[in-house]
Amino acid sequence: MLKSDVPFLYQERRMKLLGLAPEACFIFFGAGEVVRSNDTHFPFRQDSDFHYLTEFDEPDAALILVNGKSHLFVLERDESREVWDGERYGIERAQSVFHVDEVHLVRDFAAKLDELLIDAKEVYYSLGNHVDRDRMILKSIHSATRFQGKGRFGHLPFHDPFPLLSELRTVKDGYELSFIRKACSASAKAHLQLLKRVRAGMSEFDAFNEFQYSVFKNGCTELGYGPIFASGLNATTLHYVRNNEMLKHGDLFLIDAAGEVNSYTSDITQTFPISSQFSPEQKSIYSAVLDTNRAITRMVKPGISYRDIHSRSVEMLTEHLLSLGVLSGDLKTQIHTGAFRKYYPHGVGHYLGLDVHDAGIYHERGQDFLLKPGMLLTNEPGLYFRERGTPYYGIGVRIEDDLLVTESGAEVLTHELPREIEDIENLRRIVNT
Ligand SMILES: [Mn+2]
Repeated sequence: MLKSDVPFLYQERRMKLLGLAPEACFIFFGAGEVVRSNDTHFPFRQDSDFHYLTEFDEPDAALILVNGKSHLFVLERDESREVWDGERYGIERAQSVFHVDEVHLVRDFAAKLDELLIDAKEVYYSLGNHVDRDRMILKSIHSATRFQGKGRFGHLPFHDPFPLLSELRTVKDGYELSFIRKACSASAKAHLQLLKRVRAGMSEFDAFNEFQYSVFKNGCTELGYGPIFASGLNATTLHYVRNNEMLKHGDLFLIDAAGEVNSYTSDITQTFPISSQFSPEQKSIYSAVLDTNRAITRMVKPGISYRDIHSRSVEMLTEHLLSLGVLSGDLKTQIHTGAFRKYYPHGVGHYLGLDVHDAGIYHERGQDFLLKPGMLLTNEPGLYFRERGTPYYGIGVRIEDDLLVTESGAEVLTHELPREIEDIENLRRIVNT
């Protein structure tokens, strides 16, 4: 179904971006359609920057921002194609639905760009994604250089739009948060459903099917990323994606999966025993990870950096590894030598939004980027034991929540999923009786 109207705030976002470089010309391309051999079409997913700036969801579109105006380029209406691919907006409807200043046809892009570049003093375009487009843009810049009589000064300065867009995309507005909250709630509910239903004798894939069914039923329209359904030793493979083994009594089940709403995704991991209880070893590791996850949630607030929270997670998990006897020696040395990395090889989290690893800057020229209200990040400490010889062999635990930075702290958007051992074991006992 075509949209009838998108909020005016997309035009405000475009003008805000242009406001960061008012004499620039910004050029963006939307995603193309994915068609593989034998005319097989895959679901279309818009490029995230393009979605952020337009919410226009047809393939092969382009956007130019220059001189205080937005120009959207769309495919021509074509009945014979629309029979196959669905109705297109066309020029008139695109203009009124997406609140852009001008709409042109994609086939006029190169000519229009030549014209629009004449007054620009610099260009923002992300090179390296598409050779033919890169060549077309560089050709336009070359001819604009000659038109403007700038030959003796050289080409128009050329920049990557990533830093400016990242700055805008990391802080979420209320409209974005409405989708993010829905995605987080639906995904947490689907996780809870698994906690209440999964049992030995089912396969990882059965659990995946149940998850997908309930996350869609709860309002998500896509999965946000390739999900991980890893039981037993599989949980120690960080990007395990086969998801095809049988679930066995005594093992833990690590599930990293979430859905998205209007292209905004959640990102959740839970770990629970397939039987009704954690073993003592599983319990020790789970407690260490949960303790760290809770501490990070309490710590997140405006003014601290990602490095601060990651360092704190390293410190806490190393302390736990020392008291469990996995590591020995003193805390400072163990942190300094990086001994923890064998058991905690990833970061404590990442920005979240239109992409599961969302656009955003962590540090800039050696300076840490500080958290601000409206930023969204994951909190996902974990411990993994792949090597035989410890009582923890085969255990992999990760606990991942989604945090919204508020004025004074953090809100856990995934709070509907129980995390305490007692709550988990109570639910698991019901399944296993
Ligand atoms: Mn994550």
